Amino acid sequence: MPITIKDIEVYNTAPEGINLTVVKVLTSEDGLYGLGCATFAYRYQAVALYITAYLKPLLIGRDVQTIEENWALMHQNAYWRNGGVENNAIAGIDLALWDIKGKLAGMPLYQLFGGAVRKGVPVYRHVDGASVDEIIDQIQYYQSLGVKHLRVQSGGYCGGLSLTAPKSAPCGALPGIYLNSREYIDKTVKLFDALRARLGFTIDLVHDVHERITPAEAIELARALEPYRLFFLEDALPLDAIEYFRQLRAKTSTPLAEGELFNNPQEFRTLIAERLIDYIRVHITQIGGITPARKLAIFAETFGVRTAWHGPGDMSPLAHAANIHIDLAARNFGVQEWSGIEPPNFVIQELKYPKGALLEVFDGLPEFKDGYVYPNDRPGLGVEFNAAAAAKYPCSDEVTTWTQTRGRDGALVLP
Ligand code: GCO
Ligand code: MG
Repeated sequence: MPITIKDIEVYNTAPEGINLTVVKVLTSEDGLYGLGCATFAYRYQAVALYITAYLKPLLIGRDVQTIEENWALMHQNAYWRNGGVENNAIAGIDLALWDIKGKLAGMPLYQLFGGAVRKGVPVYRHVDGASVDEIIDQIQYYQSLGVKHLRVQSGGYCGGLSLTAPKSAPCGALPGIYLNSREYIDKTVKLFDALRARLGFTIDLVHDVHERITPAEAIELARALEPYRLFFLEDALPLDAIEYFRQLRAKTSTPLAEGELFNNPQEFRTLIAERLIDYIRVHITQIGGITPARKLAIFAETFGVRTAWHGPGDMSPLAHAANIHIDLAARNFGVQEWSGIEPPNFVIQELKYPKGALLEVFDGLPEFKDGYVYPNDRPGLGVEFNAAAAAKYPCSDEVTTWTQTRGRDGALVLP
């Protein structure tokens, strides 16, 4: 008699002021349930509705163990496929079913994935400052914690922070995050020149372009950064311009990472098969969960392309745990982004709620220690969720503004 899906619950919570979505799959076996992450911070209500209105009626009564069947069922059920809301919703259930699989096997997920090839997962942390000195202080702070890879930005992405039109914009230009790619490129090259002069080359540095410059500018920046030997340059081009990767790859030795915005493993296929990138930057819930992500990682391994899973603040500890379990068992692991989900929070900026709120809601987070992250050895994802505590931290419905990015003339550009 198969164990079946009895109910599916969705919880939205923001213990650190960032909207998170947790899915709980209850089964016909008393006490057996799975937890998953369906976080799409800017559309959390739509994801919750997608799960309760469509995926729940589809899945109730089905076998919890047939993960592949259930994933395909969800993926093709609405005929049109691969949207952000849908994929994050599917991922929430997919991670929960893998959590259940681990609990039934009595093993942490990395064991089910073939066992660990490393004892701890090397991670990179974020630094961002207005000056070289400020940035070096942060780098040295993280180096004191044992971190060996750091993402360096200066003023967010492409220097875009303020929501007001600069004087140089046309009169009547609308408010938004105004970008000046020319200034950004010049400032970024000077920043890495200064950092390497002061720090040398033993620390691995990455930089995130966040898709905000033109292909010609991306080639210019990647080439200009070659002397500073980045570990990788991230999202130099948007998904909409990935054909340019052939030119970019041909013209620079700077290692390239791409993909947090990709919705479908097929979007990575050419980049991997033609070795046009060095790292896949998959956002595990955006492409639909552990099931597609692991297949993509194994596909990338045959081409020598390595993983650098996306690990931002707008992802719950359940998805971070999924990243870590896959990382532990991956031969083509590159590096893991770690946004500082664990209080006491090492990230530099202050948080909306008291530190520790995250630990009140989630228990069993993968542990950051001496530059590495370690999962616990509980079965499944290994993370527990406290719904009562979660209810204390409601999500925000503010209109998203940081994605209202504009070029110098005030026209919207991709964020
Ligand atoms: C990264 C990403 C994030 C995204 C964020 C969007 O490399 O970590 O670019 O910082 O901007 O996840 O909500
Ligand atoms: Mg990024």
